[in-house]
Amino acid sequence: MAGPDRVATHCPYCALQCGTWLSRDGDQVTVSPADFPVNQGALCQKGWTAAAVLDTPDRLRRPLVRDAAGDLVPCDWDEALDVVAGRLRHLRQTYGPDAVAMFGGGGLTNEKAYQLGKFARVALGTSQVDYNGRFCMSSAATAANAAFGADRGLPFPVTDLAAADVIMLAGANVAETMPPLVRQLQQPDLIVIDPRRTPTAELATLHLQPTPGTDLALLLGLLHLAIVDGRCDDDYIRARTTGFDETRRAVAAWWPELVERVTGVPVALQRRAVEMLHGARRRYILTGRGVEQHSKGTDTVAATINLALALGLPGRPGSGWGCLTGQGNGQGGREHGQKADQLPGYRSISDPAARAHVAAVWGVPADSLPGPGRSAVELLDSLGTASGPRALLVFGANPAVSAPNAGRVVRRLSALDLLVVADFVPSETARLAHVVLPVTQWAEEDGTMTNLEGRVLLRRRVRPPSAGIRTDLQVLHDLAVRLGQPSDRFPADPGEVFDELRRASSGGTADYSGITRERLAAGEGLYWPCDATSAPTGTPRMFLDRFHHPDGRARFAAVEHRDAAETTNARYPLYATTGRILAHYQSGSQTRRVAALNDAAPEPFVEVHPDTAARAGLDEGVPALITSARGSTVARVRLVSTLRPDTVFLPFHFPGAGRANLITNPALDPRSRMPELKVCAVRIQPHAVAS
Ligand SMILES: Nc1nc2c(c(=O)[nH]1)N[C@H]1C(S)=C(S)[C@@H](COP(=O)(O)OP(=O)(O)OC[C@H]3O[C@@H](n4cnc5c(=O)[nH]c(N)nc54)[C@H](O)[C@@H]3O)O[C@H]1N2
Ligand SMILES: Nc1nc2c(c(=O)[nH]1)N[C@H]1C(S)=C(S)[C@@H](COP(=O)(O)OP(=O)(O)OC[C@H]3O[C@@H](n4cnc5c(=O)[nH]c(N)nc54)[C@H](O)[C@@H]3O)O[C@H]1N2
Ligand code: SF4
Ligand SMILES: [Mo]
Repeated sequence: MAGPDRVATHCPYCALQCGTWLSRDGDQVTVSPADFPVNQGALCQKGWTAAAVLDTPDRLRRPLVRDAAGDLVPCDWDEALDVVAGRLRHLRQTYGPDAVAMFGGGGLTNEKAYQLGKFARVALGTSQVDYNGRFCMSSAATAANAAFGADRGLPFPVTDLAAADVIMLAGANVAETMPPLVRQLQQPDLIVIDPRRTPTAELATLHLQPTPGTDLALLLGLLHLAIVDGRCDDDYIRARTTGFDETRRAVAAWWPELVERVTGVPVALQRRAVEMLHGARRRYILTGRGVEQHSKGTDTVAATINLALALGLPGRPGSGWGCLTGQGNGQGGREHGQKADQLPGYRSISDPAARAHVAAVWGVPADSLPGPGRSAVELLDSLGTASGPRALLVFGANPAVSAPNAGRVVRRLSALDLLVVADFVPSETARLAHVVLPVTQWAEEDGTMTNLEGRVLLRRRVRPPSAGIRTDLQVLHDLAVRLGQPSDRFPADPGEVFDELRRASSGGTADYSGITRERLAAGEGLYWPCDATSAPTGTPRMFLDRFHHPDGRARFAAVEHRDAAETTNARYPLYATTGRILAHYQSGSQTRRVAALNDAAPEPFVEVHPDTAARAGLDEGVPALITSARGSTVARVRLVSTLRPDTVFLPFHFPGAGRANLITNPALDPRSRMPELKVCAVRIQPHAVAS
């Protein structure tokens, strides 16, 4: 069972996918940074300490099944899988295939994401499959697809940023969310748009601090200024785009004074931003979740793209537009079919040609594939209702903490006839399950990941899984066989799955057909699209000659500003926004188990302006109750004098009564179906602690 003693692989967490070395001494695994282009020998605290999760004391090591008394008790794999397959069969027979649903994650390898989508459509025959990328990437993806005809977060290598003169970061706090990237941002002047003075804003030449939920007005205003001051690239607009005239009309009313009234960003700073962007040669506009996680996220991202197109940036060497993808495989996870409306290769499940191609690879009739299902928030909201699914299988997500309006989500999860969670730790969602399946972690399995640049990477195993633990692919194989699938249809070997994925993606937008594990192992930097004929060495920089639409042109989008789904009022006079801090990752189920990280950030907190705190009778360090129309959460006050007085901020990494998502608004963007995680109306008051 001995594995190699040292392997080159990548961090288990975010989409930067820093290169790491893993060394092994017995079972002990140590992480050290590799000299990989995205991180150049640096790691953040989370990356350095990632191996601690491998042997965390409460690591799941045996399957658990809930007994008659309501307790989760250990059992063997056959028993657990028989229970799951038996109940799934029963629910399907009684209520039809859509009674069974799946929920995936953007941290899963390409192979897992692919297999999960295939398992849902073929082994379960359900349309009800979606994943946590709806909370993360969907607005940027929708806007990029509409504008460029393809969605690769960064359509250029991240190292290109180092040579930039000016970079606008719209709603991204990279100093905390991708710290090694900051090394590449030493030369450029930064324009940061964020209601908070974040560590990233501290690095900026210009910090614009809008009210949460008003970025769209700000961006319309910046384009307005660029147009009236004659700062647009007319040749580029003529040669490479369509739809500018309509967009110009749509921004005509957004005079800087109006923008200042709506956003709180002074006219002089608006002008300065446009001057900075216009006055430089190599310029980038990049988006993060701050502008995306809104009920108008798609339109807001479209407005950042409009600005970039008007300035002539996308598809030009040394300049560009991009979105900073978040989860480890946030890019690959949105390409291979775990999304409700999608088939592998970034194909649409509603496209007859795509269905025929993928069905042929899967060896099933095209008309047996279900159509599009509910998006993540709608799926979670429907669980256990009269028309919704009665069973849910979760792989790689912890929605009891991370989904908006989490109180309701927990009630829906609890109403299911069957909740199955595959995880390696007892996450808050796993604790609600009827069956918990213990799976391997990144250092115990092989696979591929696609980082924020669209570069495909090899994840390699340094130690074999402990007895009693299986890989996600093995679990899907074992379940498929029990559901009557031929045993070779769902292979557990990641190499076999990747080869199938390559065939399934062939001819799609995200074409992986030319990428082999051998080439990756040899160290080639392969960015999709990569096929044998038109792009045999991959595509580090997209759109240099043409955009991905049939006419080769990028499309402006004439978007209109609108208010957040919830605005402040007498009852809820403040805006709450949410996001990340350096020490924790996502729902925190991994990083809260690492002592060094937990010590750095042991409990929930809320950032409040001192004047706002004083008015509410709050002081530094006291527990506060933050209440929205959906519920309340408890967090300790941190006075932050650089914050907007009308806004409070909560990290969403904490469980239980301190979940930020107890207050967040599940209002959806009409196109991307992304929830409004970044703005809701709240009040704040001292939390009366029962003595
Ligand atoms: N430490 C750490 N790093 C991570 C993660 C993690 O959990 N922890 N997760 C990874 C993942 S999955 C993702 S998606 C990325 C996310 O990376 P980021 O997008 O950088 O992270 P967030 O903190 O969600 O949001 C960024 C900023 O948006 C601001 N913001 C809030 N509301 C608004 C608004 O209305 N307008 C504007 N302009 N800004 C607003 C917040 O104040 C915050 O500073 O990080 C990845 N890296
Ligand atoms: N209020 C608020 N809420 C947010 C956000 C926000 O900014 N504000 N951000 C949203 C964003 S951008 C994201 S990406 C989501 C993330 O939300 P979640 O997906 O809930 O976050 P994670 O903590 O990454 O959950 C992943 C779970 O899967 C497990 N896991 C990890 N890898 C694997 C694997 O390979 N297989 C299996 N079976 N399990 C695995 C982990 O142990 C963990 O329990 O949160 C969203 N929620
Ligand atoms: S920046 Fe992201 S990939 Fe790099 S070490 Fe930190 S969490 Fe891991
Ligand atoms: Mo994310």
